[in-house]
Amino acid sequence: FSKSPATFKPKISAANPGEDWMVVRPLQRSDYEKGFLQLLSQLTSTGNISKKQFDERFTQMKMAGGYYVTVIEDKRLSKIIAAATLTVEQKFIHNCSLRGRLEDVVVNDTYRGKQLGKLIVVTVSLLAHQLGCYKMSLDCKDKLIKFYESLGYALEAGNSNAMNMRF
Ligand code: 16G
Repeated sequence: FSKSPATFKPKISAANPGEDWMVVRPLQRSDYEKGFLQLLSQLTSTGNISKKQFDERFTQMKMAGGYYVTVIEDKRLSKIIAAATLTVEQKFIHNCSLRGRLEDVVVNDTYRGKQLGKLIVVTVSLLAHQLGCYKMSLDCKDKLIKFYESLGYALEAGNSNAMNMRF
């Protein structure tokens, strides 16, 4: 990373672990019951995912490796209130390096203004750095460019046009 994602300094540290009603942690199977999919549906369509389908996908992600689905739980309500995923791709380029992708970032809209988006994006970006990714990439809507810029992400002129083929 040319710009360190650590420029954001949340009031959270080992000595001061922050608000005691919330925790940042990896996704767990029991998060199906804690509204993880309802949260994701604030980002895009999820479809009707059964507990069995959720469990199977959870197992597949674990077995494949490279999926770091991260959540924030409101422990008072046992509800998942924010999520972000790091996926790590293995590369030959850059001396067999790794590329991180920031995916499926969503914060429950009733928890606006608590910097949970910053907290989870910075957490996942630091994880990518720690795992040895040479860069971290994301796609986002125009209105979110400023938010990601404030956390160290940059548009790369002429070099980062997101293109999709939808099936
Ligand atoms: C955004 C998300 C992406 C997600 C997509 C879903 C971030 C940084 N980007 O681009 O991860 O998969 O929305 O939208 O969270 P879609 O259903 O239109 O593909």
